[in-house]
Amino acid sequence: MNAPPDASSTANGPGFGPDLVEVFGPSQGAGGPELVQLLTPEGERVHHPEFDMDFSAEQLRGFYRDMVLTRRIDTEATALQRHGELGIWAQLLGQEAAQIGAGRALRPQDYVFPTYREHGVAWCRGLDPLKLLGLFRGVDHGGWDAAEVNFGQYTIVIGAQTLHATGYAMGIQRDGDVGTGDAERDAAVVAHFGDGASSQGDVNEAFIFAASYNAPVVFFCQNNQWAISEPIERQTRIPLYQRALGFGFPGVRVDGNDVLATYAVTQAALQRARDGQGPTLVEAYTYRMGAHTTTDDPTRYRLSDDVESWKLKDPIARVEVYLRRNGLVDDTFMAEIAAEADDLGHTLREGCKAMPDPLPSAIFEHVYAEETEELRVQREGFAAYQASFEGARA
Ligand SMILES: Cc1ncc(C[n+]2csc(CCOP(=O)(O)OP(=O)(O)O)c2C)c(N)n1
Ligand SMILES: [Mg+2]
Repeated sequence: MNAPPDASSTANGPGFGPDLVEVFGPSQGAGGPELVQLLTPEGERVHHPEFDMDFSAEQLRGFYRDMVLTRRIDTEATALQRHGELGIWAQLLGQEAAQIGAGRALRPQDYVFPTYREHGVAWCRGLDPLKLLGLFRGVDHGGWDAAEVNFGQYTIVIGAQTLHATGYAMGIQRDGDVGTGDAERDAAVVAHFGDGASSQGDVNEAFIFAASYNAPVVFFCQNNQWAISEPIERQTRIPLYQRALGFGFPGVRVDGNDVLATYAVTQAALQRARDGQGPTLVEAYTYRMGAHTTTDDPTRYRLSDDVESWKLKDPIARVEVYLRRNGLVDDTFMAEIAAEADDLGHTLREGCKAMPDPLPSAIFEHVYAEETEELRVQREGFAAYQASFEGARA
């Protein structure tokens, strides 16, 4: 069998200069010296020359609460899938800081284009998590009004939403909602995607359009090291954030398990976009602690040693250590958060099981704003077919 080349060791060959990995550094390990970090895995506050900022105690407690509750949504949904209540679930375990940091940096007028794993960002946008469960239970097609929460539908087609986001960003630019200096008007768009998606043509086309038109879009890549069973080494020869340079806009690699750094970097990128300075690529360097989805078994393709080493970088634990060490929380606060998480879990379990099955005819709803003649004929034909079964619900 022809083994694929090992990207981490392949030289460029004679006459082509040094190996790319030598020039740019490895894309693996701890994230490299370029990693922006404000809170270490040990819970120690560190500073950064470019992205440092102050956080109030209330903000820090808020981040902690958001991450704990988001993790609870995730573990409940995983358990519900195991109980047969959801068809599938895409876990975010380990990616809470990346998502809460990015989500909390948004202003109400900003607009988000998610993948299928952005449960933490959905939480920050105020979307009822039961709406997410409805999609994975298969009782609707993503039944939230994107315009109400400025959070688009989950997108399964890898990378497609980066083009939607760029188009939307060009739209708000043409509406004049960029660079006015009015903090309540100027808006930015975030396109979420993964390390695997970075290999898609759509993503690269989106980068080119965004650069050419200086679109107010932040490309937020959660590099969780895996695209299902495909490791990051198969997606890129250089750290992902460095790709941005080739397209003509800045790229930053941030510790995606550090909610403070992710917030600071995303906020700066969003502000650039709102000010009319164009796109930024943020690479949130993180790790997918769970399976790709509940249908996947990662023990088939990765070492438990890796998972164990990333456990030490847990995004929630480091904030808890910092809060406790600095006397910013007491046992009462922690007990309140734990109780709130339990309540949320209960609401999700009960709410999920109580979701009614949709009528078969619901498939025809929400396809077009106005029904076409062809669709009307199909709908009526389907209704007649349904009615041919005794006692059937149409
Ligand atoms: C266009 C397209 N190709 C392939 C797939 C199958 N697929 C689903 S998830 C996935 C991996 C995506 O990895 P990544 O972008 O790193 O995101 P992650 O799942 O790690 O969050 C693939 C290949 C798909 N959904 N769409
Ligand atoms: Mg990935």
